[in-house]
Amino acid sequence: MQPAIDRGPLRDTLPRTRTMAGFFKSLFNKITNRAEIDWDELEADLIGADLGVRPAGAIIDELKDLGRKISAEDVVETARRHLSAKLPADAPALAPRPDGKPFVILVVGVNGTGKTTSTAKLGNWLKKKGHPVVLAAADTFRAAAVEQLQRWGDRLGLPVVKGAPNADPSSVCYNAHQKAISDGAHFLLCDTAGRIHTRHNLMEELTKIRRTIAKQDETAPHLTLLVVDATTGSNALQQAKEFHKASPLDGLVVTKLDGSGKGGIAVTIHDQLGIPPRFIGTGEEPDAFSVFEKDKFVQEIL
Ligand SMILES: Nc1nc2c(ncn2[C@@H]2O[C@H](COP(=O)(O)OP(=O)(O)O)[C@@H](O)[C@H]2O)c(=O)[nH]1
Ligand SMILES: [Mg+2]
Repeated sequence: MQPAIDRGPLRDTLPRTRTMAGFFKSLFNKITNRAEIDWDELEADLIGADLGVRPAGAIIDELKDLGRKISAEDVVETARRHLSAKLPADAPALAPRPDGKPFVILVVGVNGTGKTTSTAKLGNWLKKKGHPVVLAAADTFRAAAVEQLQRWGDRLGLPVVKGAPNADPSSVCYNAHQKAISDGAHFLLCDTAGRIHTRHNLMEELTKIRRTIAKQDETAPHLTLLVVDATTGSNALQQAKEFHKASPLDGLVVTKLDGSGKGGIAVTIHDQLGIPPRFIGTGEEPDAFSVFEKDKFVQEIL
């Protein structure tokens, strides 16, 4: 019979999701039930959790330097320390503009990453803090995308500005901005189309949206968030590079952390491009959304 695994002091900090628990289980099995550590396998596991090749190597070197039989706790604590060192401090709070004009947030990213869902969740989060919010349905390429945002707006009680089918996304943003200004909204959130990041014309469209938004407030947009799906791994780094070239990114929304323990990609993006994680998506429901907090994030992804 297999002896029960004693998780000792880690018990209280163990992640709760299925996949992450799976990562732990295999880690405990590999380390606890074997006479010799297979360092290559452990390094591959860390890379597989999207911690990055160089950080994984550094973690392994540090563990080897301990010069004793390592425990699963050693691995986790060392990995957490490395991740912490590469992540920014907690995300700064979002505050309304002192000039009374709306704080404009552009939500960008490739299709399916969770832009529309995250736009709605962020709107809901701001509304709960007492801020009037306007949503702009600027993904005008797909009628379904406009309807999807409208459904969220109806469900959450948030006004949605739409255009005619195939309307120019810039004009939708312009109209929504105008409404946000005249309604005295604190925040305008623009949900954009899922640009295929290699398609130049779509990136140009993003530039045009930025220019149009600046017409009514030259300081806008105030924040551009790239939505990345944590389950896509290193692909997200490539997306961040392409978008960052076309439209300077201020932060990340890291989605689908409920579906995978692989939040490591956010660490890599911040490390390589200096774009900090700002928000975290952990499910399809509106409340499955939180502001990035470094310690919590590190605990949850490892
Ligand atoms: N599990 C999970 N699903 C999510 C999350 N965010 C978005 N989704 C789902 O991912 C799919 C694509 O989301 P959508 O917002 O339409 O992506 P968009 O194409 O970038 O606008 C939808 O089925 C969403 O419900 C998340 O944090 N966790
Ligand atoms: Mg969408």
